[in-house]
Amino acid sequence: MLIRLPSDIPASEITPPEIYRDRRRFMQGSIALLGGAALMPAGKSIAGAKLAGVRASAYRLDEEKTPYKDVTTYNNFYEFGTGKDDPAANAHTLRTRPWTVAVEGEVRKARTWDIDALMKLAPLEERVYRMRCVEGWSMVIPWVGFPLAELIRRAEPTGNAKFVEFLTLADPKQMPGVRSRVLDWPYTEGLRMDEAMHPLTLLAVGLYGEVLPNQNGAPIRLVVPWKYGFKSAKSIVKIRFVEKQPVTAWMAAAPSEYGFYSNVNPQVDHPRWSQARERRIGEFFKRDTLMFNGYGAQVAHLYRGMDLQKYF
Ligand SMILES: Nc1nc2c(c(=O)[nH]1)N[C@H]1C(S)=C(S)[C@@H](COP(=O)(O)O)O[C@H]1N2
Ligand SMILES: [Mo]
Repeated sequence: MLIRLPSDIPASEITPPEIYRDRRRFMQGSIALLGGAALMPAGKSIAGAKLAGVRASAYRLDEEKTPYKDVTTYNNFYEFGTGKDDPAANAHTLRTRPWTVAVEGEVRKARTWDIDALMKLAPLEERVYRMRCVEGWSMVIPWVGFPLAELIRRAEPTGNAKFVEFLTLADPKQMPGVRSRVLDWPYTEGLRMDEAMHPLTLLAVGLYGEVLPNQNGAPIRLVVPWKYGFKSAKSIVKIRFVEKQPVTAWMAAAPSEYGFYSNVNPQVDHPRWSQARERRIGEFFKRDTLMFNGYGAQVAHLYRGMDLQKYF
């Protein structure tokens, strides 16, 4: 990964968010005027528009949420550059309407979803999740979305569907980073079927009660809170059900550093650094990284009997 060692993150790296905040306010105004996302002309961003009818959920944390400005200005989204502030600076060129997500492969009900229909597939919930980047920083983010399982059930996977592969947009016209060879585009990810069906696994369309900012993976991204952040693929265009374990973009780039499972595990170090501790964005002292990012009670059974040193 073209990343720096998980060292301290100087505050100077965080771009002043004024610009984005102002643009956001402007957008909110225009949405209210037009009366909803569906009326936005193609090509305009609806990032920051308030999402209606979002339910509270049981997924809350007794930890402080990472401020909106950090969640939206300190990002990894290599399609828009490898610097932490690049996505917030560059992702305004991403067009999130029209947008479709193709569901295909080992399913009885293959279909292409329009994003506005997909957003109504299931009730939207707020879920506050701990997120841990493999680089050593973490955040607490109030996502808005619905379980991936809701979509999977409607697709009716066949008995051959053992894994789910996620393919994301790779358009050099909208995404300046795609012209660089830092990864073999498109960015792809994958989950085992039981991981994909797990109730914690989310398709997120918003955060902080608002439509996802482009830099956070608009219009729809995966959120898998017990795995390192790179598993949570942004700006998904295709979900494919397959029989064989897919090779993900990071596995292809550095197979000895990034495995298929990538569960947060303080006992399994990255070949180039320890994963024992992490820096919560906004905090000074490091904290201990928790097994499965603190979600062990919910997910440990998925890996019973597996050697997690081998299946990293
Ligand atoms: N398409 C795509 N998805 C991606 C990435 C990326 O570069 N491209 N980066 C990943 C990494 S390394 C992390 S830590 C998270 C960051 O999500 P956030 O910026 O919303 O916090 O997105 C993940 N999803
Ligand atoms: Mo990451």
